[in-house]
Amino acid sequence: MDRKEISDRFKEVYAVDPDLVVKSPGRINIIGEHTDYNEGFVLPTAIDKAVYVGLGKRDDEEVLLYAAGFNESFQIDLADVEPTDKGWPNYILGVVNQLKERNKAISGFNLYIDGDVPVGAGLSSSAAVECAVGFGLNSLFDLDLDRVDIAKIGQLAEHTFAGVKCGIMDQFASVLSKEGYVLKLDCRDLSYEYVPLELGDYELVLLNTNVKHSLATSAYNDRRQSCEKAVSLIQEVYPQVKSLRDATIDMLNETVKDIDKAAYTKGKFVIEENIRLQQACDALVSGNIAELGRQMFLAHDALSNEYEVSCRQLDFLVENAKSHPQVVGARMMGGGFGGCTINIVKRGYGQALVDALAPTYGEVFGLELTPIFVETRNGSELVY
Ligand code: GAF
Repeated sequence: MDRKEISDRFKEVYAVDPDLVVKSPGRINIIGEHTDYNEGFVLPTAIDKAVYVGLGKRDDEEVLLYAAGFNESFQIDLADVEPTDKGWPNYILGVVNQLKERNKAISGFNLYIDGDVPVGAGLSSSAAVECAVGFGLNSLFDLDLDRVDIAKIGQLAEHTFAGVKCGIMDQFASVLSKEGYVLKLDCRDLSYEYVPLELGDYELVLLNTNVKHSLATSAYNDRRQSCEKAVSLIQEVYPQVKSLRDATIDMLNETVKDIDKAAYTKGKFVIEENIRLQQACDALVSGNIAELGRQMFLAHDALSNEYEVSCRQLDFLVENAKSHPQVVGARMMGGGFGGCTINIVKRGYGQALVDALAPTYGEVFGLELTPIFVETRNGSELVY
């Protein structure tokens, strides 16, 4: 997929050239799940799979959308923008609504959207859409938003129009990543540093379970509520604790353990996941890939048994990867309940891993196991 393809297809749909074409990538995350909405740390980066958006100004107040992936169009007056039952337009309209809420001066526009971020694979295709739209409209209408503003707008679009109370990781990675690096992001104050993603003799391979769970949204919001409950119980004794980021296991044992089991296990996971992330990041910086991998295996166990966001297919892939001599680390990635595992594999052995796991995976689950080989990329950019 490239700029010419998008601009040609835009012209087929709208009979004029687009004013601009932008792309925003999907993301991976090395470690640090469900920490972002607890003001903790994450370690994501953008990949070579992206959402492309062509945009052109109109002379009226109409918003015309065309999604190539669904072969569907949608039209609405700018003044009437609200969530729709149709699904996909919400990720675009949610961004438009945020711009309106900020009193940003926009008029009607034509939009064409396509991309190659697999949907439901845990690579954040939705954040890539939100960021492509935010980045594109910012350029089209000279809105003077910076990249952090665009990430925040994307996150709020997801909260308000898609109903997922997500953290900021995915949108931040989509707009601010740098090729060759992972972003170590502090989700409390949004300060960040770029850490070189140098894996030596190893490479990253994603294994797509091809499981898409419809319960993911409500379960995600439930987990967030359990974390908030844990914080409110801790605050009864330790009012200085503003989020799980500030809490310790001792505080949790003292104030939550005997009161609320869900809040306890979810809180414990988040506190320990932040510690694992720091250790994994230190290991990456010092080139200790075996230790990085070990932290990933530990993270998976906790995501599965404590945070309870895994599924049988993800557990199967991680368990079996453990006994594969060329794999040093593996875990489920993203929100959970399906999608991909991320694996650190001896360079050149990715396909061998897939070949080893796919037949039994197919027999047990009746599903195909699809490898996704990824490279890192920069965040959102104008391509036309
Ligand atoms: C999803 C959310 F969108 C992110 O904000 C993050 O919480 C992630 O799940 C889990 O780490 O991708």
